[in-house]
Amino acid sequence: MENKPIHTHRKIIHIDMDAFYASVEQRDFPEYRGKPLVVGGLPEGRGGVVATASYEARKFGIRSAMPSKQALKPCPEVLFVRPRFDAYKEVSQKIRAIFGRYTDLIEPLSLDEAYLDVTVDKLGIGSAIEIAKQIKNAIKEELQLTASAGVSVNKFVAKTASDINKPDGLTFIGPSTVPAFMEKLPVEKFFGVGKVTAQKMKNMGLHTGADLKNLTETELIKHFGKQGKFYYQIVRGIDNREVQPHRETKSLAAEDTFAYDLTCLEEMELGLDKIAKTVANRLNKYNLLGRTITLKIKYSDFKQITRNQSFSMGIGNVETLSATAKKLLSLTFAEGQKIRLLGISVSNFGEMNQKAKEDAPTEQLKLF
Ligand code: DCP
Ligand code: MG
Repeated sequence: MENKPIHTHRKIIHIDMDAFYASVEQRDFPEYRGKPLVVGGLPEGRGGVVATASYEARKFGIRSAMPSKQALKPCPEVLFVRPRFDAYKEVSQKIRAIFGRYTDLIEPLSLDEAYLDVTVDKLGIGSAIEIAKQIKNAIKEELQLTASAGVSVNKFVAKTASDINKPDGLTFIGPSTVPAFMEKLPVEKFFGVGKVTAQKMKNMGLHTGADLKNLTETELIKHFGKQGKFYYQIVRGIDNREVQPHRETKSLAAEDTFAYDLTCLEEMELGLDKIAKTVANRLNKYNLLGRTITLKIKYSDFKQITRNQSFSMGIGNVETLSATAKKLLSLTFAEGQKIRLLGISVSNFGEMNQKAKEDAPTEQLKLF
């Protein structure tokens, strides 16, 4: 028998910088302040995408991953700048040093985001809300930037909460309010629910956590596979994943389940181009290069195969990702085969990479 006191809840903080790259640019270049600003590929260049947009630019609907050209349509006066990764890395190290004043249990998810476990904090402050306030203040005073914080009893709720009052937000979801919070949450906000699953849930009349809660664990597993088990727990506020300070990213992937099975090679290649773009963006975001590229193919009968190729150097660019995936596809392609899903993952990151600390979940795309 476990002999734990029943009232011990963990205290988890999720911190996420506001419009990170754009805020650093506006801090360092006063002429960008108060203006719609895009950090990313320039609109003149081919295939440039928005890495992030300042809050002024977001008012026009400009968002991360949008083609840069497209940002000009709603807002012709928007300014574009290329990213300065060294500046963002420097800020990232400084925010981590601030977190380190309170706890050593820090799990960075990317340069601008981290989980902190402050169940026991170094300064004996005791209140996770107070610690989150102090961290936000330190970031503001020492770095002239704002961050949003979510405070709760587990990672999932803390992360969801940090997004609620952006920018400069602090949202606390206490243990007694976790169940109601999860019941109100739209299904698309659930961890691991991509667009395809969200649509499937909506088609089944499942719109919020409360709807999911009406299903038994067996029903959820029947409809959503092993993720169903996770949904069953998370909707009840149960997320026992620990804050893992030293976990390295092992692989990064994106995949797409098509609305109809693909039989035409050109369509598959088009799909791979888009998936490769997403993978390349995310490698860039996590500051990673990988030596192994893996193509995943799922056929209409759900049979799945993977094919991979390794390189002597780290790969992160969209052209190599796309070309390699297409080559691997052509080696397995046979007329008449129906393909329902394609995915590309990159692994074998090696020593040269900065350690991003969580296996990034596979991104779900909707292309066709
Ligand atoms: N990023 C990127 N490509 C994406 C998404 C993000 O290059 N598709 C980069 C730029 C962002 C940074 O990662 O500034 C952090 O990502 P967030 O999702 O936290 O976005 P922001 O910090 O920019 O905005 P928010 O205030 O919504 O957190
Ligand atoms: Mg952010």
